[in-house]
Amino acid sequence: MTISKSLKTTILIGLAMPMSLFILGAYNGVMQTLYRAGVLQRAATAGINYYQGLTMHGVINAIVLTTFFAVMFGHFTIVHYLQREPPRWSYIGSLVLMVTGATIDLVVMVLGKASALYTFYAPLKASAFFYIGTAMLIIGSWIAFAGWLKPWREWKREHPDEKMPIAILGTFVNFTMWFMSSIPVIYELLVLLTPWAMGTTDTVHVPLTRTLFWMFGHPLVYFWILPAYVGYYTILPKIAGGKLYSGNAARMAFLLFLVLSTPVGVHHQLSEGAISGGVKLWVSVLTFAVSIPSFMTAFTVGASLEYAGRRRGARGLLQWMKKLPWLRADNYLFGYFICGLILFIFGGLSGIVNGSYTLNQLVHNTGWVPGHFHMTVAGPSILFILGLTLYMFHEVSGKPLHMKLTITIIPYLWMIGVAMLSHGLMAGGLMGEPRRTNLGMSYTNPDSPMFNSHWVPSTTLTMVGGIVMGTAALLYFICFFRMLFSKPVAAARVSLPESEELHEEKDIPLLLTMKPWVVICLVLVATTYVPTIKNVFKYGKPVKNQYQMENPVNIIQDEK
Ligand code: HAS
Ligand code: CU
Repeated sequence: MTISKSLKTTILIGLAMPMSLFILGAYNGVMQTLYRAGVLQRAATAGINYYQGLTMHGVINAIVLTTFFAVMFGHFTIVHYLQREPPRWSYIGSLVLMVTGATIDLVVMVLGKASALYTFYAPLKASAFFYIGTAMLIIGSWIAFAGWLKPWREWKREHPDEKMPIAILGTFVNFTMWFMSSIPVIYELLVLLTPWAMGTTDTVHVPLTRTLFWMFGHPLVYFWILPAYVGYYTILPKIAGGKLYSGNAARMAFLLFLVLSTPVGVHHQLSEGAISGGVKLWVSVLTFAVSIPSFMTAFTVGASLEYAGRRRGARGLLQWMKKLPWLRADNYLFGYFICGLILFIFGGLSGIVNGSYTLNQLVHNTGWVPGHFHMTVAGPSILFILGLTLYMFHEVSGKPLHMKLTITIIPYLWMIGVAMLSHGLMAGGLMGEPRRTNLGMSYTNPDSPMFNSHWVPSTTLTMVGGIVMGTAALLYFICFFRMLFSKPVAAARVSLPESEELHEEKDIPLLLTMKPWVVICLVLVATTYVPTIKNVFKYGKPVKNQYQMENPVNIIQDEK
């Protein structure tokens, strides 16, 4: 379908701006690995401090790029499946807020006024502008969502007997979950942290802010991956040459995410002193439950791929894997999907280790955790973002894609880099290597009394992985910006490959509505968060503590 000029401009800015920032985000990622391997043995490089760089890495890659992408992919999906545009006020209003918020965040991070990492744990304090900018970015994405309801209602009126397309269900589930879970973080940002950063209040309730963050922070990680799931169910079977194995299973998986994502945030706080063991045990159980929709995805997508391989002539048990369209320049998107899926097998399994209340005691705050999340967010999520950004920009701008072979190889190179990086981090983590630490100034510096030779091989492997990822990213930027600076050769259009379903399945009414699932979600949120918040107020209190970025000693002497 063709689109209006204003929506076209919105999508192009919404893809190009975060992709430009990603250069800084990726650069700071590679730098992390050099610091940690002890190749850099200092606090700052090129004027960027270790923690400042780590903050840019997390905020740009995991909050800015992902949120912009989810909104732009949402616009694209809505227009493709519903064949109409959202209202102008919604996509322009949303873009203006998001661009302003992201720019404010960028400026304060570059100035070194917001080095509190992407989790902005108090009592690390960032500039009030950082909290306000982040809130603007999130609220901007809500406005885009509000705009999608109008085309949806119109479509429904015209197609009363048709089911909501799976891609629209996935998008609506994702943004409903995102909206519900970002209310606590907006409260944290605007009501608790901004006045504290401005000096209007001089105390902050640390466990409370952390709890509000993770009420948002866990659904946030699914917000990163659900667009990729939409792609796995609705695009991948088609480009692999097959069909979606089960539409009902896909719907069920999305709805289970709606129910289970928000209540499990406490699994990031299994070492939080202010939360009781009972709640943590309950959250461990819920965490195992939230793995079920991903296991279902593994089986449904796996079966769809197997079907595709057999349609391409595969025989026997495993030959279907070989027959898939690997490394095909005329089908470059396939690589961005399959490499993400392969990484996610290991990302998911390591997540289940994290979710176990007892095993978490071993891995929490070690390199294991970034090892886990690079195989999730830097695996399927980012690879989907990279592939679809090329695809959508090409469609909407009408500009040609050059260097198809390079574009095809990038995801495989990236996958190899992530595998090495994550293996190094996880192996080091199991030997106690801490995360969020400039190891080059201590543990991996042979001149330091804290030198630990056991962490040298693991941090070195991590660094090699980081350099391979950096090389893949560099190649990607060359391809993306070469397209961006080319002249258009075709008219703007919006279209997505659409997978058919393999079986004609019976309609299950419960899978065709989101309302009961939202209600179950709210009940589960209450079962987790009523006792959690009670605990937090019982065992914690607002304190005046403050820390400097590089010093673990409380600088306010009267508060212990
Ligand atoms: Fe996680 C920490 C538990 C999934 C991201 N996670 C993090 C952090 C991030 C993150 C960023 O319970 C660190 C936050 C911080 O800064 O502190 N996570 C889980 C569990 C899952 C999980 C149980 N995480 C994700 C996803 C993320 C993500 C998805 C981003 C996108 N995570 C935790 C816990 C912590 C944690 C604790 C806290 C740790 C701590 O102590 O701090 C599950 O959802 C995972 C389920 C997934 C599966 C895999 C299914 C496999 C599929 C692929 C199939 C492949 C096919 C291809 C079909 C069960 C779908 C086959 C074809 C061939 C040819 C081979
Ligand atoms: Cu989580």
